[in-house]
Amino acid sequence: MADAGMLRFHVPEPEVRPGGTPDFSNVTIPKAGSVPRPEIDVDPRTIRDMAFSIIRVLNRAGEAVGPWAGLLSDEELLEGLRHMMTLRTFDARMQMAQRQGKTSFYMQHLGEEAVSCAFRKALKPGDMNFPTYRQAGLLIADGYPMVSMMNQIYSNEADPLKGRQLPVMYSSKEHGFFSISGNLATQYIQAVGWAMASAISNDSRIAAAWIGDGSTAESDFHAALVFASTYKAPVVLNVVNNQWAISTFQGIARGGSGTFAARGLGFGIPSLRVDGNDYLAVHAVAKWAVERARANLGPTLVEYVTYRVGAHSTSDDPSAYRPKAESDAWPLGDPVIRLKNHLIQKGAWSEDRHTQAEAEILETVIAAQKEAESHGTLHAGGKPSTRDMFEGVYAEMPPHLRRQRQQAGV
Ligand SMILES: Cc1ncc(C[n+]2csc(CCOP(=O)(O)OP(=O)(O)O)c2C)c(N)n1
Ligand SMILES: [Mg+2]
Repeated sequence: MADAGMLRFHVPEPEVRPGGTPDFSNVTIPKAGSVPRPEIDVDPRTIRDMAFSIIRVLNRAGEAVGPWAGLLSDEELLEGLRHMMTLRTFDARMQMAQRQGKTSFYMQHLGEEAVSCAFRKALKPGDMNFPTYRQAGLLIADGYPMVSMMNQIYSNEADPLKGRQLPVMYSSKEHGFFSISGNLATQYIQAVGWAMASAISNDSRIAAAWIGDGSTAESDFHAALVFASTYKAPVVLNVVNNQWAISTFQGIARGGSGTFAARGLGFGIPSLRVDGNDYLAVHAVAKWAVERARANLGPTLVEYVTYRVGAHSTSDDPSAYRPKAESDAWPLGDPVIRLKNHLIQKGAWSEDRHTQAEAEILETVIAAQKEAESHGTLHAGGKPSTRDMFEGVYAEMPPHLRRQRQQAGV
């Protein structure tokens, strides 16, 4: 009891700073296949351990093992691989387009492709995601046209959102992708509310909420858990723990709770952790949670353990706050390489076919980019009209906006 009367303020510190040696010894990785798969109506009190473990399917040899394996056919896995590769190529091209001044801003998914691509395949048409900016895989895996995404990024004359949203903040009702809000954590309360409304109107569509590790510190996250647990809302509560919130390491938002999944336990919500770089594990856990929601068993909280390999956005430089080689030391590997190796090991894929697919995908993405650029980019070509700014928000435009529109002469 030293310093009696002297209060101390605690600020969690990351294990390592730039220039140091990356250290993930604090991330305990259970063996693939070692976590049991309970029935979906399991008593949450009996699976509390799952909030502290990591569900994994793909082992180091690329085999799919354990009770969460075996849900997807080779064709479905090959399709999943193609989606992840497409997202990665899309990201690389759009990152470059930002550096060329064709858009003001871009955000990549590098290393996190499995999370949104595999999750989408567990949903049915009509289900609604409330995504953040790092789930474009939900659109790619659902067949949303890349050209429309690029038009939005370029804010050009064919931008479906007519230049009124930040680049990468897509919106598609048909593809179950609710308009992205830049105000993080609002996705949680909105998803829970949407899910409750779906149940109140005796519908069969469920919702999925999305949040990053850092944003779980927002009070909206906790408020959403209160409503989701009390009313057993048909919702999947996704937390993407990519270790970083811009320059803030995950320990700040996690605090003393041990894991982000453990946050759900105090609310009596079944809470699982999954290897976010394992396409098969992500899909299997998502399916389990989606089935629970659809069977009126209430919410499930899923923490995807992954790593943000790239910068937070095109406005960020991670070398200022983490060692350059940190992503190489990340113990859960790369989602694309792991699924590729699995399919090769099964005899369903080969290095040659992979190289060929990379070339085909690049060609498809470049063709989409050419088409989008024919409609304009940030500083060249067609733009949405000023008039568009006033449309599509109010059913009846309030007088002050009508006046502004008149002043703008549109
Ligand atoms: C309510 C709110 N606060 C702050 C920001 C600014 N901001 C944008 S992204 C970000 C980091 C979010 O990190 P995380 O939740 O871990 O998601 P990630 O970017 O890693 O996917 C912050 C603080 C914001 N958009 N909204
Ligand atoms: Mg994060």
